[in-house]
Amino acid sequence: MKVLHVTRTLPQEMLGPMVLSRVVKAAGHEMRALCLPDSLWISKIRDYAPDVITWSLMTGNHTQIFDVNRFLKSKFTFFSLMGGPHVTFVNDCVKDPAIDAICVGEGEGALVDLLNALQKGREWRDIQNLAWCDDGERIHKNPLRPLVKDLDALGFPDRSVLYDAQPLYRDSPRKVVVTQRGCPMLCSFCFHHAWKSKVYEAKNSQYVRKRSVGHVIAEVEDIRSKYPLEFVHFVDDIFNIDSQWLNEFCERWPREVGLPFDAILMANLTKEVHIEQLKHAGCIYARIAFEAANDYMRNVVYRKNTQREQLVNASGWIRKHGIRLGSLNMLGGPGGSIQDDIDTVLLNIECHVDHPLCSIVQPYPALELNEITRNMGIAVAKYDDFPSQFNRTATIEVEDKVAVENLHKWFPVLVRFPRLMPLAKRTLGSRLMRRPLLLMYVLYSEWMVTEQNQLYKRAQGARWAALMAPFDFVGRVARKAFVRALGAAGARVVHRLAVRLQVGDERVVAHMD
Ligand code: B12
Ligand code: SF4
Repeated sequence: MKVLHVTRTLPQEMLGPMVLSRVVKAAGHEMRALCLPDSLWISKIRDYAPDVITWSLMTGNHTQIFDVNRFLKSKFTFFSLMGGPHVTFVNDCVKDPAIDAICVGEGEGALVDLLNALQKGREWRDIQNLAWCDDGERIHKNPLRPLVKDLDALGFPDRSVLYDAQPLYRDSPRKVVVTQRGCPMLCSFCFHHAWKSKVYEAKNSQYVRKRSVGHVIAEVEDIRSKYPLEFVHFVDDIFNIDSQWLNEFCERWPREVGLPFDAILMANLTKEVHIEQLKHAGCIYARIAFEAANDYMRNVVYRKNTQREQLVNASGWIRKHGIRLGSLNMLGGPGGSIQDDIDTVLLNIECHVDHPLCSIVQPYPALELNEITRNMGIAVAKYDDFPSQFNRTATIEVEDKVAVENLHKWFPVLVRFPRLMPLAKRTLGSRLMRRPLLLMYVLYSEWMVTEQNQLYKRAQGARWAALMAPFDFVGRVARKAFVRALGAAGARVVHRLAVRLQVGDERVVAHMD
């Protein structure tokens, strides 16, 4: 069977399709990917003639995917299978006649079983993890198979599937690696509690799984033997979840791999010895989640189970050992005030965060936070209303919405330049300031990425990296502005052409479009 995974080119390579491709190929099937936008996409699909097209959905990108899938269904014959967090939580979408089935939860077993069944002309509707709907009304949801127990047994993700489709990922010296699945924490805004308890009804001992250090190192060696690799970006939710694992990793990594890397740490699990070990191993950038300075918001609403002192200590150790400190924050929490959000800025200032990252609360479907906002009567009306980006607008009806959105744009600038606080406060309520602040935010975020790039380059031995920062920044902004301008101009041309084609078109006149 031939499988085609269609995806947008995201800012970083996606592990989901690579993991799925490994098991698909091991079972004797073929898998390719198509990264959009691609001007040849239709002819590529026609030439490959896939039996199955797969899609990964996250809330926010789901509506676009439904549209593209519907369009392809009108042109080609294929089995359309969707998986990922959005369809796992919102099974209703399978009522769309253009979707043949959705996969709830982990996809390895279900995808292989489906391909085998289709190949042999066998019934696929009883396959575990799949849900389907034939009449637009009743959803049939099959039981789930157990969670994958041994992550090592899955093999290494098949990078070729994505790298052949998108050379930008292949040629980048920075590669994404994951060493675990699951998280034992219960944060109300994160998908883990819902995936663990509502989808799988699993215990932490079944849900939280780690690859062996040897398997991770062997994968990195395998990547290095095939592709450029100078920096490893670990996407694990909590890199220091298991002290023993961390100990072995930090001892073996510098000897056997010796590449710089970054990681996310959980402050309530962090000890100074972790930071010392990570520094020794080559960690140059560590992020910790502050989320909110207000204790009630952080621990009662968000269920972060992290004391302020733990945030301050972990930050202090990271900086003390010369690792770049990143923070993850959220503004616009339900029931919070703008002063609470300003306090989050102040906590970041107190901790001297180098790279403050901030989003605006998005209570995604099935999460406890979604329920909280529903009970408060401030929830997002429909799941299709979630924005495609979590860091632009507030979706729930919070007090001072404009101020929250404006403070969000100020956030990184204020953390680095606290003296601007009085000026910032004067602009918070102003709708007119939205666009200028967005521009400032975009530019400053670009500057922080530039700084990070210099850090990566220095870690790779480039001595003059810091001097190159202004050039890197200007080049980066100029390239992006050029592409945007081109995109906008292109869109206008396309729109003009479309209008030209439509004017006088009988179907339009007859309202049959
Ligand atoms: C790395 C990451 C990213 C990366 C890469 C995204 C990617 N697709 O890999 C980037 C930075 C681009 C990103 C962006 C976003 N992300 Co993100 N991201 C993650 C993170 C931390 C890890 C993902 C990962 O690599 N997992 C490991 C792989 C192996 O697992 P997986 O992708 O889930 O795939 C497994 C199953 O889901 C399933 N599966 C997935 N796809 C398919 C398809 C088929 C056909 C089948 C059968 C099965 C299947 O099988 C796979 C193997 O078992 C997760 C949290 C997490 N721990 O998973 C959040 C997470 C997935 N992200 C999330 C969100 C919301 C986003 C954004 C939509 C936020 C936004 N609104 O801007 C954006 C949207 C990007 C876009 N426009 O499409 C949410 C999704 C929640 C939800 N309800 O949808 C998560 C769960 C975090 C959270 N808040 O709880 N993200
Ligand atoms: S600690 Fe991080 S990954 Fe774990 S549940 Fe909380 S937000 Fe999610």
